[in-house]
Amino acid sequence: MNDELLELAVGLARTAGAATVAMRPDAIGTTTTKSSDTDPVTEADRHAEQMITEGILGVRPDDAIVGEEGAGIDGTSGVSWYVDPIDGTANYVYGIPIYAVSIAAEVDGSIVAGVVYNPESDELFTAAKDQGAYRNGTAISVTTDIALNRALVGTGFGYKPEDRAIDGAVIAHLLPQIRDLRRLGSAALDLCAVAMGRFDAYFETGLHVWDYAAGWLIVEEAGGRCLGRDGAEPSLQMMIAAHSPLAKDLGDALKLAQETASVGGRVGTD
Ligand code: LIP
Repeated sequence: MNDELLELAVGLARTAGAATVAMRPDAIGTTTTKSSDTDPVTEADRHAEQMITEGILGVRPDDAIVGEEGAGIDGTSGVSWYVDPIDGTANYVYGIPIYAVSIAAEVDGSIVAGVVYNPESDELFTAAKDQGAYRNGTAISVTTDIALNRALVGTGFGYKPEDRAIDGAVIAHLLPQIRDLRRLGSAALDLCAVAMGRFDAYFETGLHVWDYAAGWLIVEEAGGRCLGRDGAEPSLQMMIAAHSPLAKDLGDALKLAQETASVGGRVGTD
């Protein structure tokens, strides 16, 4: 069943990805905003989510679907889909070729299939539960034995000024403790960068499940670990991804950075 769900997700990700590329730049003229004046959404986001939703229901009419652009369909099959039609919309609007379609399938509460597809680079990241993680069909794995002070760490920031102030204060305390920081602008591709060793670690606060569900499975099938705050599961409060020892060390450093920055830790409000 997991293979069938993955195959469906791959086909829809490729189709929706091609459509978002084709719709640019006309779609740019339809840009509006959501949670803040800097949180864009375009007609391409909405169109891609509709394509994916219709594609799933056309094959699996009893599944549930949660999408970033409003898809909220209850199901009775026990299978739920988490869809981010364009993760990295700001990059899409600016013509930066770093954005992805992210689709994950969850069965009885466990993510079992995940796809992250960058249509600009034609990079297809896939994973099915207990079957490994792949980039364009080639197995990928996280880096290991990397100490925090040698780690290249990805991150991202929220859209609201008050959240960004907290994010910046935490970064100020963390930056001297790591090799360096990268900010790609797509959580799904940040997680895939960890899965294939382009990043040693990644963290972000304020992500929604559609941002990280597929990337979470891809990281863990690539030998990594995804954590939330205080070692809990990832959530709006925190997503940390790395090889397990580094994920724990980064989590400890972030907790201290939040305390040192005298912030209670952003709980995520996007
Ligand atoms: C984006 C994330 C990114 C985060 C942005 C935004 P969107 O998702 O992928 O990591 O830093 O604030 O949430 O809104 O482009 O789907």
